[in-house]
Amino acid sequence: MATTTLVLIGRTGNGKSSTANSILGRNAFKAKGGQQSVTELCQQGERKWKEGRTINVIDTPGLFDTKRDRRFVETEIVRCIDLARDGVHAFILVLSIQNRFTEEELNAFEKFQFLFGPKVLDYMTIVFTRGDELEADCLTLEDYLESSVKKLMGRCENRVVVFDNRTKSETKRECQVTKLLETVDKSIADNGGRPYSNELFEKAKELCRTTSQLFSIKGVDYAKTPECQEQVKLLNEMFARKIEESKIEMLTTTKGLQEQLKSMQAQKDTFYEEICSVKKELNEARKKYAKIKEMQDDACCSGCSIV
Ligand SMILES: Nc1nc2c(ncn2[C@@H]2O[C@H](COP(=O)(O)OP(=O)(O)OP(=O)(O)O)[C@@H](O)[C@H]2O)c(=O)[nH]1
Ligand SMILES: [Mg+2]
Repeated sequence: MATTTLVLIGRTGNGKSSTANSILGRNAFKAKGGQQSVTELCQQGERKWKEGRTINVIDTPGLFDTKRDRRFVETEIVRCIDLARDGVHAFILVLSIQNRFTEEELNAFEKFQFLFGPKVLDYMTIVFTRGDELEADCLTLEDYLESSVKKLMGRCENRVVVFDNRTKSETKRECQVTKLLETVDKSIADNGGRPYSNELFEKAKELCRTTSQLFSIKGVDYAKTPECQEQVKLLNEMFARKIEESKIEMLTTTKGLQEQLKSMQAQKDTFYEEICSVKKELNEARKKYAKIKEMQDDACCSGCSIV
């Protein structure tokens, strides 16, 4: 098998760089606690695995953190695509057991999925970091999971692996990597061995290809050429269009849901009216029945007195 490229994504501080280091088997990337982003640019590392296989790991900054500038995100996505020369075989969504899975994180994930298309889920595996804390509290992953995370896992066909990035045990670390690669390999097989791609990916790749070709021609500062600027403009427009489409899609979904709610409300009102009228009829029937009963009793009594 040739090269397998894994791209680690997720919120700042969830442990992307630490997980990348565990996969690579060495401290290739800086990892640190705190609210501040540590990784500022996409970075890449390689490792020779068993049977001549190469694992290419791409660590990303917290691309979908809300504070991020759109230009920064676009540039970093293009850089990431450039680093993934042979395509992306798996996206690893890094979540932390310590941090709650927030609405913001879910929105960021939806945005990512929209930008890369629904197919991207077929290429997604979730890694939960801080497995050591689960062990310390004698908990299982199941004990920790909230329903929103469970739903997300379901969307990724429950491809989930727990990592303890602080372990000192070489055996444990290798075991985690093996499990991750087994999970990823299953998704690769399900995807027919084809790396992930979509229209945006192809355009970005094309830009990277032309850039590197022209950089290799001495004396050409490609970034300043009209061709490059035109391509960057096209790509920016594409990103903007995608983001605009995502807004429209969300609006359409919201509108659809609102209409559904309205029609359910109308149905509820009709049901309520029907129930009221049935209740009224029932009351009247009861009254009638009571009257008939009364008349029958009277008739019976007068019959008795006649007799
Ligand atoms: N106990 C424990 N700590 C972990 C684990 N994984 C990551 N951490 C810690 O979490 C903190 C953040 O980890 P990073 O790897 O820098 O997180 P990141 O997602 O790369 O963050 P940015 O680069 O800022 O986006 C560091 O202090 C790590 O040591 C783990 O499995 N167990
Ligand atoms: Mg990092």
